[in-house]
Amino acid sequence: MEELYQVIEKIKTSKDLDFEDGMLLMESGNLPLIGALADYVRKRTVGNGVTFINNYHINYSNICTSKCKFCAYFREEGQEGAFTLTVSEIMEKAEKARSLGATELHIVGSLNPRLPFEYYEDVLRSVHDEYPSMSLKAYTAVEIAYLADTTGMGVREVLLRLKKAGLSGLPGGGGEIFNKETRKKVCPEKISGERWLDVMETAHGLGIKSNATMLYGHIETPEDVVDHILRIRTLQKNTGGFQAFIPLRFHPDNTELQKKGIVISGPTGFDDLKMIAVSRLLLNGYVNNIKTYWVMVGEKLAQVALHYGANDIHGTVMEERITHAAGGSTPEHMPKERLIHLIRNAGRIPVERTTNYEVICEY
Ligand code: V47
Repeated sequence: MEELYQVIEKIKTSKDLDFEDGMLLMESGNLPLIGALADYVRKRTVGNGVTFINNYHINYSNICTSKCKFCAYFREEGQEGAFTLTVSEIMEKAEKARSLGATELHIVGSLNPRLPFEYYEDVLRSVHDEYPSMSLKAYTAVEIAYLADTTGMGVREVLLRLKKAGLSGLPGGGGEIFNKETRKKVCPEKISGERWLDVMETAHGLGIKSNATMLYGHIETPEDVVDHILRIRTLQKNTGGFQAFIPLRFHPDNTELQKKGIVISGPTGFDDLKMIAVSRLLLNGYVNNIKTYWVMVGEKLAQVALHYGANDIHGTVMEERITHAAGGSTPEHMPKERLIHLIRNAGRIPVERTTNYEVICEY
């Protein structure tokens, strides 16, 4: 408790925590205290509602040149299991999503050299024309940078064209971990952390909101975690464009990191709760929504995380490939009623939201 005294004082007076404070939190074993502090800041920032969305994930392709060491989802062209959906296959999924009441499609894929830019536009335009009220949260900052480079159009132009085709916002994927050395070891081919932040800054400047993620539980250090979250906070102070921060729990099965014996098992429940709490405390109301992603942490821990700083539990999902390729064992679909039950049973108020965190219904 004593070692956290200076941090507690700052939290009480709503002061921003600095790098050193973040390290004290990361190195403390007093998880109940850190959780209680995060819960206090959560309540002060967003109150007692816990948001979720009726959504549907669509992965359009897994053929990828990035070959990240933590990823079990990607395939090489021609390899067994490689796939790319046609626009009409995506439309079938969009129809299924609509019939299940989804208000958002979460569309992400890979860096597939065979897909022309027009494919990305067609996907959005076709879905948007047919289902104009469906929100399209599509393509990570990594995909946007790839399209900018391969077409020579630049990030701004790519984003403007996708916005015109129906893009509502960007998901937070591809953030991984920003520290240069660590990033080089886990995803050497991926854009740098600085570039990821630049793409987000450009998107925010064009009125395109986004999420932010951080992948934890592989080879990152506590310093990397604090640095990552503080860099998100710094950009957020300039743009205000991040809607949610999502710590993503690393799943090691079938990944290069596991095959090489570098990471044998994933993070513990203690790590999962600490990441949520530290994120809430360092982001201190600049990013209002801290999301616990039940697909990765499991529904029971996601429920507990609602008392450790989280105020959003993502959504119904329905189809998920990235976590499941890496050993994820949660169901792929969570009925809305079950999410409502989990939230209510944790003593909180279930709130169905839109992509942009507008309230659809309080239950
Ligand atoms: O960028 C890849 C991660 C991300 C593994 O914005 C892995 O609302 C764990 O970004 N173990 C994609 N994680 C998922 C993502 C996301 C998910 C939910 C909501 C939102 C949002 C975004 O998944 C990738 C990468 O960081 N990932 N492989 C793995 N083996």
